[in-house]
Amino acid sequence: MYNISEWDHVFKLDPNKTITDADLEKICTSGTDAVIVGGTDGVTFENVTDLQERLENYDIPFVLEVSDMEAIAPGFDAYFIPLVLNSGHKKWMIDVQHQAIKEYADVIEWQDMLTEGYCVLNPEAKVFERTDCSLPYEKDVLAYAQMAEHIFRLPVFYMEYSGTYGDPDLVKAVSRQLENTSLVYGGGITSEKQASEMAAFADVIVVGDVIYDNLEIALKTVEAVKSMKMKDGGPS
Ligand code: 1GP
Repeated sequence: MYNISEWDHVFKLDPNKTITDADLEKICTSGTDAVIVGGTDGVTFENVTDLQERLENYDIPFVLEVSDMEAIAPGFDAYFIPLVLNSGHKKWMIDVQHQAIKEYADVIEWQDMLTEGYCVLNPEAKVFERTDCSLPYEKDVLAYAQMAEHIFRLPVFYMEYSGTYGDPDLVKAVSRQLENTSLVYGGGITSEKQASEMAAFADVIVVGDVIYDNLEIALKTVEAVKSMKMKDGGPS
């Protein structure tokens, strides 16, 4: 299975958004640990493979977070498969993945796949609506984290606040529940301070939208996260 235990910081690029070659180079040479390609709307085979071809110019792992069966392209270093734990429908927990495996099992390199237990915590996020989520209370989030760790034994528990900055106290509380499952935090990071605040608790910080809104700040989050992890006890 693909291993992210050495990652601290990743950028998430939306294939449905435009990024110049110069900006892509800055992202890929920023010192981040990997680039995830993923989005909710308008993800197509064409825009995924276009970004993939451009990422191939750089010596950095690039991973496809699968959100649409029609947009699965071969040749990524790994494939992240979200299971939406707080969705109200089993479709987003098991059915879309089942369908994809029926279609692609013959060509899947199982060791390149990594399953993410997603907990979507921003009710305004597109993914929240698309996957029919309901907003969990703190004790529900903690129980989802415990299920990820002890019941499903998932490699990743992803606190997804996409588009808004989350609650550091909740991230801290979740981090205390997880030992073998990595805690990934993503959502609304728009400053170095926020990046390091979440990096104190989460294993991996995902930085997305700010790449397109303010690249200079996005780039600074790499150092902010890396210094927090050094302070926390050396490189992870
Ligand atoms: C989105 O968690 C990522 O899937 C990052 O969120 O775009 O809000 O930074 P932002």
